[in-house]
Amino acid sequence: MKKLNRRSFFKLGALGVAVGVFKPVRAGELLRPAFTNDPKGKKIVISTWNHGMAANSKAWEVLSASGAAIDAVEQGVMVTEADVTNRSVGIGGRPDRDGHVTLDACIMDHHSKCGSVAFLEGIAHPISVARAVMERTQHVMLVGEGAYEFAVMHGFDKAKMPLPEVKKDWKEWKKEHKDEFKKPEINNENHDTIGLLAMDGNGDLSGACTTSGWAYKLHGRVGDSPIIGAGLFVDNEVGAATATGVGEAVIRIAGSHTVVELMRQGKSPQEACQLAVERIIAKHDDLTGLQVGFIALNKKGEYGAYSVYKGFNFALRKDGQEELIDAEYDRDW
Ligand code: SD4
Repeated sequence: MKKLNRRSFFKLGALGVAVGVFKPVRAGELLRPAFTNDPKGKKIVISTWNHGMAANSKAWEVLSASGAAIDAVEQGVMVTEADVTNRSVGIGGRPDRDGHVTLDACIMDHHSKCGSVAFLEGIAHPISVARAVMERTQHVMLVGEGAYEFAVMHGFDKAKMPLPEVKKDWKEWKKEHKDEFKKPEINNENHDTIGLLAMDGNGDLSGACTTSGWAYKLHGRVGDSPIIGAGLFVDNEVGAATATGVGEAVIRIAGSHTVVELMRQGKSPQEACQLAVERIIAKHDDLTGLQVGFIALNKKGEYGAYSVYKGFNFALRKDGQEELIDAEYDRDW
């Protein structure tokens, strides 16, 4: 079949409307992204919390060598996963209430391909396993033992967790929390997932998100971080978003997807993050300790962030700029 060029396509479209073959603009078409500029050369990386600074440096190194966003996001968050001083991501992470460090991670690229692992134990780099799920299987998500077996089969490094000092802290915690069904406390120190978003030199977007989750959670609990649409979402036509904080609240509003859809409707990344946070606030009667933060990046290379409570920050890296920025927020603690 002869390929249609843009002009003949439109001519045909007009003819179609005239003879009643094609319907005029459908409602959904009004929701197309409000921006169409060429983002070439707008390399940028943003990521959650101050551990994002080191992760961004690695991601930036990849982008600067003309690497793809998907490689940048994976290699960026691997820095955080390998940091033994980090208590909320990777091998230094805190365990659940039974002493198991269970890791959650996901990754998504500019073709809307995605991979995820949840409730994964004993593997050093869950983000790379998530990428392998994306690239080497027909699935999106593997969990628990199956994810572990897949990781081992594909040669991913094992790691012993929790680290001895982390185990010591957990034992102390356990002494004071004997009641089996007591709700684990939420505070602003044990929710430090890394979510990292990048745009490469082609203007393509990818994102990665990885965490050991809510410290001392119930055994078996999975948060938002490995759930595509909750902890992370990328739509290369529009933008990308990722979340940190109390995962249950993020899942309830399909948080990162919500942020991206708001951008699709023309909101700036900043407005989109704020609206998503406001939706979370509206859906919860009790906001005690309920910190959630979003960061977002659009195709123009514009970024934004917003959190329920004061104290959330994010790391930015772009040409000539490397900075830790305090996010705007709804309320003080
Ligand atoms: C979770 N959202 O498991 C993760 C934890 C987190 O910053 O974000 N920490 O709910």
